[in-house]
Amino acid sequence: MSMSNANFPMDAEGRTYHVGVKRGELANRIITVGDPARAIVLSRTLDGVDPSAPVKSISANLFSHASHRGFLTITGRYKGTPVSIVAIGMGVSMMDFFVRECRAVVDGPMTIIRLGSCGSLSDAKVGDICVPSSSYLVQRNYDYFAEDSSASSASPYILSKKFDADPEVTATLVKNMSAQLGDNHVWNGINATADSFYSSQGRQDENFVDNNQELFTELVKYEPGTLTLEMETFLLYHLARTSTVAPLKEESKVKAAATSNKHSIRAGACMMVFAQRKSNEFISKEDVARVEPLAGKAVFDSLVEVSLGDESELHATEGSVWAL
Ligand code: R1P
Ligand code: URA
Repeated sequence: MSMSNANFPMDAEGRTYHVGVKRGELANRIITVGDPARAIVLSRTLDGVDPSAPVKSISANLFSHASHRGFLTITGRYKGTPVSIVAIGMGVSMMDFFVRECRAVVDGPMTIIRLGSCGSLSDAKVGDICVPSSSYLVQRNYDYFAEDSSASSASPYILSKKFDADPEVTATLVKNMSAQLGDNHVWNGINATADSFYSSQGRQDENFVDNNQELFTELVKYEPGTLTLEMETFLLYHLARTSTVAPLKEESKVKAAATSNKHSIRAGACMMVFAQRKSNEFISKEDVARVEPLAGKAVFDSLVEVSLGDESELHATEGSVWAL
């Protein structure tokens, strides 16, 4: 695979270096998940998939591409609207690869919704869904642990400012999740994205010095509405906030969009509670199998419901994998 352009590597076919997608393979509306198995489960909700087909395989009527770096892209239609599902693995770096490389090959505005799993610091129970209106980042302060003790007066964990989800995407997700799972299983609040599953999520590990015994108390003091901890949402919201105008087809429209719609990505997220950190419970396989398809349906409904403006500005159907 030879690549051109060291600044933003692409191969001769126009495929991006890590996610491995090219123009016409990704829709403007995307659901992103961590686990590739979750992507396959969700793909069963797409149009034309035979419900009796084997659960673990991707239906032949859908486009799919597995990249050499572990990203899995599936594209089809939901109730007639083109949608993609992208499994990215774990962590903010993977979210960065995904958002930037997808943005590079899609024309027009995009909606990206993450359907992930999380730990709950709140009263949200295993199997409940949290829809964060905003997210901040919890980073291990690496300097704090250095030999040089001058850093020891600093805090072992650094908390960033909050970045917001798109309010309409969030409200639509809350409504559609409630319709699938019931109001009392859906929570709206603040998420904390951590740079580790372990130390920066307050997990105790006697094999390492982590100085994180007080972390939960600090998070709740910092943002009293903190409900959840996971590992990607902050970067999705951050990149949506810093996205510029999408590549539009006509120069005059680019100019108009530059004043009316500065950001080209509308972002939202929802997470299934897998770990209840106060009661120390972890979700069962049966509960995952029950909640995942319902939550997926709520996300697809939300993707289709939230307007992306003039549909003629979206990526052309001609030559795409969703052309009928
Ligand atoms: C850790 O187990 C992983 O689960 C969560 C975290 O954000 C992290 O990626 O999300 P996913 O289930 O989407 O991967
Ligand atoms: N994912 C996380 O990042 N943390 C949890 O506790 C559970 C899922």
